Amino acid sequence: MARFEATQAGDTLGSTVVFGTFTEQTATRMVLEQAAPVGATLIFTGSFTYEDPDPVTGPGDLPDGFDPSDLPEGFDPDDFTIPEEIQDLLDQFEGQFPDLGDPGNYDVWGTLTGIELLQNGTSVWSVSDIAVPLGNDEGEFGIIDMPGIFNAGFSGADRISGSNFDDWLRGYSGNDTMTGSQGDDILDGGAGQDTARYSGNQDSYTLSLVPSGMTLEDRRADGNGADRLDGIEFLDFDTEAFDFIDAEVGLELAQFTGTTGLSAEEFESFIELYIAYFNRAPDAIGLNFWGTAFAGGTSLEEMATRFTGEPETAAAYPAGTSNEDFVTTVYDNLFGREPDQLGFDFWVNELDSGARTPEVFILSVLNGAKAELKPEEGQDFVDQQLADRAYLSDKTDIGAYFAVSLGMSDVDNASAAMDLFNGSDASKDAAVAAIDGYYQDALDPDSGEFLMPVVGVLDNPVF
Ligand SMILES: [Ca+2]
Ligand SMILES: [Ca+2]
Ligand SMILES: [Ca+2]
Repeated sequence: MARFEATQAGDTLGSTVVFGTFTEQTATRMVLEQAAPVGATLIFTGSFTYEDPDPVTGPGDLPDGFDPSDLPEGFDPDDFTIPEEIQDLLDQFEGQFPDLGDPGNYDVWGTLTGIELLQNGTSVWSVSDIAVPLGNDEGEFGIIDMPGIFNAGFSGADRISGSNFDDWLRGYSGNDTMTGSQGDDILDGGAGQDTARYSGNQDSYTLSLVPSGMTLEDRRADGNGADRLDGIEFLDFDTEAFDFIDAEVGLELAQFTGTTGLSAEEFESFIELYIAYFNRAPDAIGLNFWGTAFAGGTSLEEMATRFTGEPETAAAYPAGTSNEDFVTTVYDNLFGREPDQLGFDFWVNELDSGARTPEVFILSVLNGAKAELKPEEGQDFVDQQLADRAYLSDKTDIGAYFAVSLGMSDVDNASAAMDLFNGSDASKDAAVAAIDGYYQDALDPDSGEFLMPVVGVLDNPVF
């Protein structure tokens, strides 16, 4: 397990080729001074040998105009430590005689085990426990192939730790554990199943899902900042907010993040299921879970079937609930009215006989409300259809505001807010005001709740 540890703000340099001059090259250490304006010092540790790929063997190898007698007695051109005055002499022949004079032109062999970056003498970050073989393809070693070194050094399961400043951390391949700590970081897990670790309680955090990615914000003033997460598969908090999360593994993001690819219409169809079954706003965690399942290929019919099997459904419709009560309740939930006699008789009969399932009933009623208006059925019929649509649309807006825009997951609040709505504008305002109040409480960094809003998929309902 390789380790990357930042102590000051800094890019890992993992995507950058570094230029500089070696000021020290020994069997265990190489020191490279980066050119201005970077002004950084890189210390490489490991076991190194050096080789001139094209050693000078005699005067015949020397460029025109160079007098070998200028070299001091006993000077070995294969020796990479060259006195300054000789270097100056050789520099005059730059381009003609590249292998002799510049220590940087010696190929480096061996194994790189650690790197430290210093800025003005202060350690910025360090790499330890890597084992990167260096070969003659390093070429001119005054140019460091940092992408190659980081890719090789961090290809396994690594521990990547940020500073308390704004960092850009990369895990590369392998299943990495990354800790951004304080500051607004970019955590790029790369390939593999990577875990971002966060101190404190999950309830202090807001995970915003946007089509282009996601951010995790610690709402505590002295907390872990707001980090962008790329290629991160798990979030592991000191204390998880939900029973279903395996404390060892953390929150598996792939189960919740698929909703950013859905259309507004698809999103709304799930919110309608919560209204039909439970007469409440969705909880953000559940909505994103089911929406992600849908994005992964689960049909609306399958989702409705699974809703039927949920414990919450069993609680809302306990054993012994008649189909008359079930049909009446669903109509009330969706449209705030009793079913018309014809529809009521039809559906109770279908459900009693087992010809249709509860989920088929619910989806049919929802589809009926959205179907094209039927003037041939008379004005009363059209008026009812329009009224049903308006009623359901208001409830869907309330549900979306609660779970999608604000990302709340408290089921009791989701029920209480929806209960306030009775079809009137005043009742809708009351529901929105209640939600705003819940949100103020939920934002509290210490006593609030884990928030998971989805940004940029549904228009924010304007209330
Ligand atoms: Ca890695
Ligand atoms: Ca951070
Ligand atoms: Ca990854």
